[in-house]
Amino acid sequence: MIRRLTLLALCLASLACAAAQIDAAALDCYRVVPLPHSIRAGQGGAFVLDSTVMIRYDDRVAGMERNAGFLSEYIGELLGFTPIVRPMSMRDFHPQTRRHDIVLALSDSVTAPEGYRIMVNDHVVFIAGATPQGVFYGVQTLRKTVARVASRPVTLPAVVIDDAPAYGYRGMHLDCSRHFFDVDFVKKYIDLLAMHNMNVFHWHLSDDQGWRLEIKKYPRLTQVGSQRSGTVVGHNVGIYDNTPYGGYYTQAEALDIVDYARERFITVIPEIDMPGHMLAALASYPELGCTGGPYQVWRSWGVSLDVLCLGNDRTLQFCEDVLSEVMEIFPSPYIHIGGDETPRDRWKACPRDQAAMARLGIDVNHYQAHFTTEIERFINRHGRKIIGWDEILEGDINPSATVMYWRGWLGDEGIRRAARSGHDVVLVPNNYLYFDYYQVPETDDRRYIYSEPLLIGPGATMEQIYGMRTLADELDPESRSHVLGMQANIWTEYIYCPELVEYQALPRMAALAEVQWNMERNDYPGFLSRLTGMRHLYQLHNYRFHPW
Ligand code: TNX
Repeated sequence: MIRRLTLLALCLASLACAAAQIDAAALDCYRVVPLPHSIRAGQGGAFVLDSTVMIRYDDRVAGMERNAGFLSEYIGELLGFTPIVRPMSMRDFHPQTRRHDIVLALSDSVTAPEGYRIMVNDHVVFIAGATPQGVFYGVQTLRKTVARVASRPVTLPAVVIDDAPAYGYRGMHLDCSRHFFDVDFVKKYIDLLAMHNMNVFHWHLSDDQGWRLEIKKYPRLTQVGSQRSGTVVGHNVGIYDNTPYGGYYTQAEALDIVDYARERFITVIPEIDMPGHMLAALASYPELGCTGGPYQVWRSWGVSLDVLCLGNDRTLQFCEDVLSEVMEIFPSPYIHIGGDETPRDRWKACPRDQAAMARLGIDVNHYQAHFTTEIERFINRHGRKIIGWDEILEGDINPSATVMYWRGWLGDEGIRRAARSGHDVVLVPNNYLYFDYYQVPETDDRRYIYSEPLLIGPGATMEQIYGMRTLADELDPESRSHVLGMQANIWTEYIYCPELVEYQALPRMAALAEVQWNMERNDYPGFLSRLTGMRHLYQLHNYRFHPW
């Protein structure tokens, strides 16, 4: 049970009220990305962050020692010295005590579960949260502040910062099927999420072009399904590179990723896309398809007509077995079951599916929804919830399913429809948040693409993302409460190496972080000037980024 520091909160509150006369410009270093909600001048002098500083943490709180370790590491990377980390008994702590510490603790003065307060005066930097996760975001803000200060030693003006995110779901997705990214890179990607205060990593683990997760009960999924004999060149031009391509994560590796993410307060939501985008599984177990195959792990991009045969009893068994192992590995409250782009052609021609539909008394337009509901029941029985792409709304499914709204071309109406349907919604509109698309402005003659790597199509610039409408202020309160947050997707048909993932993500991820953290955004030039600190961090950690 986490104990709160009420006495401490009172002391902090009194300190916070007595604001000193500090020039607002001096506080500019605290204007990081995403922008904290409130930055006020504090009382006392500036804190000099030099190598005599110690980081102390409340030793009664799980996760706090790790937070302190992260902060020490960040300071080491930025300033070349790593402050000593020590536990401290909060009973002895008083913010007026003269020492030279950074202190991490919980405090009642912060109420939002992911919120934090930073107080700086000449002898202490105090980072308090309602939870260790809130403290983690405070640590990120301090890290990004240090990255913005050019002078040495770094001098931090007295301040009180109060901050908390607007949305509880702040995600990034990575497609590891079309191209495979090794464990080290997945961790580097997770580091990037942490740097942007994001808390969900949506891991796309299966698709037509490769099955990427070891499933003990179905070994052929990785023996066969994780390999393809080649990859199409360009935009599906029908020429293949004939170079075998493959890779997968063992369950031990996946567990390691879950752990790595958890330490950074990031939930990994695994996706097993069904009943479409399943060619890799069909190539491994052809009996799960309508025609019985033979099938090939796909070498092209697009939407395959071959999908799971739902009239075959073994199919539901297969999906449940796979999901059982998935739920063993991933503690996430949500399991993503895909559900996008599932043509009905094969079902219309399949005697087993015809018989199943007749038995159920439904037509083909409600067939996928029936399957989704079965899967949802199974997942709910295990105490978890499903997320699916917005196609799952076609047909009647339970409002308990969370919808990932991606079809941006449905426009505002699409978001409204999703939010009003009673389902929780995560916004991932492709016209803004598909980071596999171009990030340069589109021109009539498509010349914009020549300066960029080959990608799937026109997308959104950083400025467009910064100004993106989320309808948060337009939806009625009931519908608004269903919008959990936002996420950007990186599909990897054309994004064949880690450097390109980074280049597509950065710096647009910074604009997304602003959208996820702040309801109001109205100062793009200000955002750009704050972004210099992020450039510094991207360079320090050797991330590639699109120039800005
Ligand atoms: C649509 S978004 C897809 C993916 C592709 C992506 C390319 C979604 C649910 N399905 O399978 O990779 O477009 O941008």
